[in-house]
Formats: sequence, structure tokens, C-alpha cells
Amino acid sequence: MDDDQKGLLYLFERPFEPLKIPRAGGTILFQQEGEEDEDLATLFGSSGTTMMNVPSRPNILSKLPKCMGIPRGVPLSTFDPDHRAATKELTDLLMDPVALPQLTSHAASIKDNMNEALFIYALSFAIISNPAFDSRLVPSIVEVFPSKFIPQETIQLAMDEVKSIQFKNPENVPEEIVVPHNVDIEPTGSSQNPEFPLAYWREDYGLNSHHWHWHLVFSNNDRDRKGEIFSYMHNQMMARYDWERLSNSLDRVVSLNKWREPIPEGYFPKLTIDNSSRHYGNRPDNMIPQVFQVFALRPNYVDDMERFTERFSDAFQKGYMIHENGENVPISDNVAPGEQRGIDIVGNAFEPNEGSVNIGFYGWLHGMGHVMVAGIHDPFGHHRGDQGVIGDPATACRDPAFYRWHKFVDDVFQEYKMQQVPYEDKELVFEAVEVESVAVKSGTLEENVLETGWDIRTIEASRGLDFFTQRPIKFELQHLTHRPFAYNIQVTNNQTDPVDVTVRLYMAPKVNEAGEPMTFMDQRLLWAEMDKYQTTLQPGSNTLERLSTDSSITIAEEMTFRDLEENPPEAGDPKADYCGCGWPQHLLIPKGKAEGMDFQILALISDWEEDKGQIQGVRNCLMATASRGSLGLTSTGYKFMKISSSKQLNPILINPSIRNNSSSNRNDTIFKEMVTVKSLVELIK
Ligand code: CUO
Repeated sequence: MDDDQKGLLYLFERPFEPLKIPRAGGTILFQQEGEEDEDLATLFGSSGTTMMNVPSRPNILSKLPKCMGIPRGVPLSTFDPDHRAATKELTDLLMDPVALPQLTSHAASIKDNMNEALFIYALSFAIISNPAFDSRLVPSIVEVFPSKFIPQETIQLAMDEVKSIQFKNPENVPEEIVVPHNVDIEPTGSSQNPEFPLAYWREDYGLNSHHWHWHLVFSNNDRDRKGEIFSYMHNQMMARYDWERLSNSLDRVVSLNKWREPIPEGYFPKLTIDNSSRHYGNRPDNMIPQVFQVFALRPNYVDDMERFTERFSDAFQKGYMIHENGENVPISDNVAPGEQRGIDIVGNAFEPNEGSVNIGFYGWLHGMGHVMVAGIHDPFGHHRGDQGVIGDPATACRDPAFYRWHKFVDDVFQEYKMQQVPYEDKELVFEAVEVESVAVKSGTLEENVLETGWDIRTIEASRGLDFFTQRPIKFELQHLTHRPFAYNIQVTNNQTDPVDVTVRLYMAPKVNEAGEPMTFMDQRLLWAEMDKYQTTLQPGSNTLERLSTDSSITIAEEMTFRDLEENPPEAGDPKADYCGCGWPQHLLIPKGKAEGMDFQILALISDWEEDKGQIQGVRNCLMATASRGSLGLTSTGYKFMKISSSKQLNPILINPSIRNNSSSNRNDTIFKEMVTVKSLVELIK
């Protein structure tokens, strides 16, 4: 790795420590011009340490007034307009450099004055979004900020071990410290807490990392279909959350739409903000949202939120929103090519982002909900409490209230969608092609039987923890997973020529909470995308095989610090296209039930000619095309009621318990659950 790349990588190490502290185990020393530390330079300079000189830029901070308004040590809430404005200010600065040394020196010169999470966010954004740095990757956010993902209790075990071995003969201590974190000894709940059974999913490192990455990538104002994809990604997350609730015999999530009533679901995250005693706020059960002014954020009023909600409803009924210049802005999805679609206008105003037509009139409703719940435990700031996890995109998904809030958000989008003209058959039916059947197969298991279970992901957290030790500190994070499987799709191309097509695969539970089959409308919001890819059909019968591990909506594991140190991808390596915004592969299917759980598969095949030309993105990210929306047409996925006329569904079931040690080096990995896909094919006429 060259020095420039090293310098950039180690700006991600120990984000809470001043830059002058040596990094990379003492092999990198940043020296600020005019503030050189001779003692450190002498100590490290003679032992092969790379010296990184950071030029002094005395005026640079005066260009960052919004950033300077965000104190160090507080969580970054990109749901709040002021924090959001600060991220924009800093990303604009860091997007300027056209070469790596310039980016490294710009970033290094401001690091110690910036809020830590803001700095990492903006630097990550610049690396991912600036085409000049196409082959550069950012290390896993879990390794950069372990305390956002791993409870303090578990981190404390590692700290205790570090202290304890200092009293022993250092010659004889193990090379590394390894601490397990198992979902069944999860500290954030008890059997008395009805939401606790879902903790393994809500607190999954991959889920939360996905959400952080997605908001990072989609803070880019130039994103195609930004408002729509904000709605779609969260809608998909909600569908999968309900899969998981049904798997655990819990009812589907209920909207948080009454803001003057208690919120029954409390949440105690047990996470610290900065590896110290500062922790994310706890929310007891049955707290009531109030008028509040906290965390140096602007006042947030429930009556404002109610007013803004009514204005959205009013706009949907009338078919237009009111621009800040007073003009009416139509919000229809039936627009001429090149015109902005209503869903994007609504999404931009609701999130809101810089594309909002009128933030004064429609507010920042989605963000307000996050901040309202995040501040509920100390609404007036009398106790200087820090916000709850729902205020930070890296931690928000841990909180049960996140899903209740996003159910409300999804309901608003549904209200908009219901005002739109349904697709016509001709937009959905691809006459030339017929799907005959869909099945799945997993290894030696019976056809249409899938299995889920638990596995371990080891992450090295030493780079993000403040306590100093040369030993790697590793955490073994237990997580849901499944055995890989393959789809088998039988398709007939009735044309005499080959045809290029897009294949989309979806899945949904078949029965409701009472075990009764759902109507298609009842099931509609439970469909989640499993895969989307392009292929060519030959004339006549075709057999399409597709591996679950190739799913374009999922991502492989992120690059670790160690990967980037030892084996950084070169320009042109497909790994270098990684942006991190896709769904975690290990959560592709739900846990299911011990006695089995029925699901269904839906295959949609559409004409590639209609879909192509919609690929957009800075990185050619082949993964996660759904989350990024790079394939268009039906990826909004909302009007399935019409799709049924030409497509088919295939029931699935989810079951218990076999052992499997193959996917982990731990002997106690247990596959406890099983997904069964029945071979019966149902045609929906
Ligand atoms: Cu991702 Cu509300 O937007 O959490």
C-alpha cells in the first residue's frame, strides 16, 4: 500500500483520538505543520514509521461554520436539518480534491476540530462518490465505530481482558483477545419484553451497517429517483421486519401515528457514543412525545407534525404540492419522459432532502419523527441527555419504535400511491414470455426446502476503540443466516428470436398472524425483493438457474481494515466497486418457525428493452441494484394487484433444527430453523 493510501486509511482509525497519537500500531505518525511533536517524531521516526505531514490551513475552519456548530462527542443525526446541512458543508469541501494526497491532507487538517461521526461520514462520502477515487474503499463502519454496534457490556469484557493481561507476563499472553457476543445473551431485553424476540434481527450488525451506508450513499443530491428510492428501500425493510415478526409469532408492526399517546415499546440500547461513559439515551416504556428542544436541535412540536401530515394528505387529494415560490407542483407519476415524477417530489419533501419543494410548508416530517422519539427521554434537555439510537442512522434500526415510525412513513407513501392511476395490463404483461414454474433447491435438502440458523462473524474492533493495545481485539457476533440455495425458473420464450429480459424475484409470507391464507391485497406490502438480474432467453423452453449468493440486492461482507491493509483492491478489480449500500446476504430470508412457515415466491420477467438505459450511479455497483434503483420500471413494486394476471406464486414454508458446522469455524454453530419451499405452483389468474 502506498503512503497516500495508508494515510487515508488511518484517518478512519480511532476516530475519537487526536491525530497526533500514532496510528497503525505506531507505524504512521501524522505531524501537523507548526505543531510537530519532536519527542514522538524521535521515538517513532527511527523505527520505520511513515511520517505524514499535515499542512496547516488556518482559514479552513472559517469555511465550515455549520460543522463547527456540531459539538464533538454527540451522535450525528442526519435526520435533523442542521446536522444534515453540516454534512453537506463538509462533503462539499472533501469532494473538491482531485487527487488522493490532497484529500488526505484536507481531511487530516480538519479532523481534530470536527464531530467524529460527521468527519467519518463526510470522508466516506467523498471516497465513495468522487470518481477520482473509484478504486478506494472505506473500512467497515462496524470496525470504525464498534461502540455503535456492540453493547458496552461486551466491549467492557475486552477492556477487562486487556487490563488483566497487563498484570501477567506479556510474553505468555495470547496474540489476540476474542470476545463472543451471542444473541441469546443479548443485554437489551428480557423475556418480559414482548419485543425482545426480535432483538437478534434489529440489532444485527449487517442490518444497521446497511442502513448507515444507504443513507450515506443517498445523501448525494444527484441521485436519480432519490425520493422514490427513499420510500422503496424503507418499504422493503418494513416488509422484511414483518416477515421476522411473523416468524416469531408476533403481529405485524403498527404505525406510530398518534403522537399524543404513550409509546408502549421502550428501548435501552446499552451502547456508548464514544467508547466512554457517554451513552445513547434510554427510553422507558410508555413515554409520551412532547414539545421539546434538545441536543442543540431546533424546537420540534407535535402540533407541527400533525399540521405537516395534513398538508401531505391535502396535496395527495389535490394532486399537487405548493412550491415555496407559491406555484402548484403536480405530483403525478404519469409524466412525460424527463419530467420529475410525483413520487420523487413527495419523497424529497417528506424525507426531507435538499430537493424539498417547500420545507417551510411541509416541514421535515420524516426526520421530525426520528428526532421526536430520539429526544423523548429528556425533552427539554434538563439532564443534558444524549439522543436515543433512533436519531442516528448507524443505530436507528435497533429500536422497535423505528419500525413503528417507518410504518407511518410507509403509510403516507401508500396514501400517495393509492391516488395514482394503476398500471395497465399492457405495462405489466410481457406476452412473448411465460413463466412456467419456480422452485428452489438447497444442497442435498428436499426441493423447495430451505434452512436458516445461526453463524458467527468475527470483526476486529481494535481500530475503533480508544484503549491502547497492540493486540487485535476481536468480537464474534452471532447472527441469523441460511444455507445458500438456487432458484430454478422454467420459462418459455414464444418468439422465434432470443430476447433479453430482466428477472425479478420476490418473496412474501402466505398466511397471516392467525395462520389463515392472506388475500393478495393483504399480502401486498409483505412482498420483498430477493433478486433482480438480466439474462437472455432462447426461443422455446428455458431453464434459469440463479444462486441466492448472486443476489443483486445483497452485498458481500465489507472490506475490513486488515483486508485494506494487506490486500487493497486495485483499479478495475470488481471489489473496488463496492459501495456498501446493499442488503446483508445473511438476512436474505427470515428465521421462520420451528414448526414451519409458509412463504411464496413470485417471479416477474420483463423486457430488458424497457428497462435498460436506467442504470445510474457513480460506482458501477453491480450489487444492491434494488436499493440503489439502478434498474427501473417496476422496481417501485407497489402496484402488484395488476401483476397477478400473468405471473405465478410458489409457496414456501419455514421449519426447525439441524446442526451445521460447515459455515463457521465454531463447533457450536447451530442451524435452528428451516425454510421450506413447497413445490406446488399456484397460478394467480
Ligand atoms: Cu432510514 Cu428514517 O430514514 O431511517
